[in-house]
Amino acid sequence: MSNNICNNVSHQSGAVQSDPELFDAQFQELVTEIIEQDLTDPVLADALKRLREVLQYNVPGGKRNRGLAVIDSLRELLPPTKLTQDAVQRALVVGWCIELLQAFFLVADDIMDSSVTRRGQPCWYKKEGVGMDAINDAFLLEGAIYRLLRRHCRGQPYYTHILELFTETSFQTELGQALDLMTAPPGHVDLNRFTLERYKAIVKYKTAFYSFYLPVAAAMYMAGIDSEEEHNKAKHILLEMGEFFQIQDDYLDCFGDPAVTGKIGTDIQDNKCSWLVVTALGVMTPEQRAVLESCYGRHDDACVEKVKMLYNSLQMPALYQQYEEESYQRLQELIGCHAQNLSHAVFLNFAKKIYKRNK
Ligand code: GPP
Ligand code: MG
Ligand code: MG
Ligand code: MG
Repeated sequence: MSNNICNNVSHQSGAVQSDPELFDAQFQELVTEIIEQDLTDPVLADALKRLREVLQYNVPGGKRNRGLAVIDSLRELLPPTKLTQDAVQRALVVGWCIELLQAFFLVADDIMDSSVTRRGQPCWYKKEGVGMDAINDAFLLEGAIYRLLRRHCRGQPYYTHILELFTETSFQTELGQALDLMTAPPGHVDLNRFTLERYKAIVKYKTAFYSFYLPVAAAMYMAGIDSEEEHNKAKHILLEMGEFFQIQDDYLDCFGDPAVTGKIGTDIQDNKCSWLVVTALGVMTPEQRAVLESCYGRHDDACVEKVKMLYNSLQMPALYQQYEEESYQRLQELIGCHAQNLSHAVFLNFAKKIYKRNK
């Protein structure tokens, strides 16, 4: 790691760089490290060139909420005197490991969901000459996580905790993705499958663990907090936030602006158990249900439009806004009762970034 990013104070101007600036600057260093320093066998040159492209295309360019949450949380959990430059650097590396995990999931998820765009550019598998080779690229992104963790955190007392956290969280996410996929079989629309109970199980596993519990739990381990009780309290609040976050994602899939979200929605065509379909089913007439039955889960623009018109006539945007308000109130209460020893700011920082988002 070069000195200019090890020291918080740098820059020609002498200005102190913020965590997001340090985080962004560190990415190129990590790419170089993965590609040039770690694997030196010359016969791997072509594969490493490919890995560099995969990393550059798929890892930066997102909102970085998950990655930055590690350093944000660590700053709340440790007194400034205990937060050395090295500890900050390691928190940024662990943050990039979460962004790598996210890239690994998204490259694979876009194939499974037949998506077209991601972060305002074509999905990686849609690129000329990539196609299903993207499956292996997803594995490479996952592999990079463990190489970085080993290089940067191996000597730390929390190393085993962090490793187990990443492997356990990956497994939970893969189980959630399995539930998501089996509840949306292509060509087999069965509205009875779309229950709130099933919905909650899918989103807890496919999204909430890796997007919310993982970054805060990683910071907790880095701060030396490893009691199961403390972790369970944090998990309780963070999984609730994760559920809300995926409900927003489902809402934006249909009602978001692709120019802002960077992705074109596919949930209606893909027969997904989305918050919109689950909630709409609870408020519709049998006639409307028959329309939904005949139009949902079809790759046909006219059918998709009919489903969207149905959602509009059921006032789904208003129902969503009402849900967002209620969810925010509930979360504040949860933080009040469960956060206890943990700084409330750990949760409030995260909540501030996601409520009322449009991307
Ligand atoms: C979000 O679902 C969930 C994931 C990206 C996890 C994928 C997990 C794997 C094991 C591959 P989504 O499909 O609604 O996300 P998006 O709307 O961003 O495509
Ligand atoms: Mg998807
Ligand atoms: Mg998906
Ligand atoms: Mg989605």
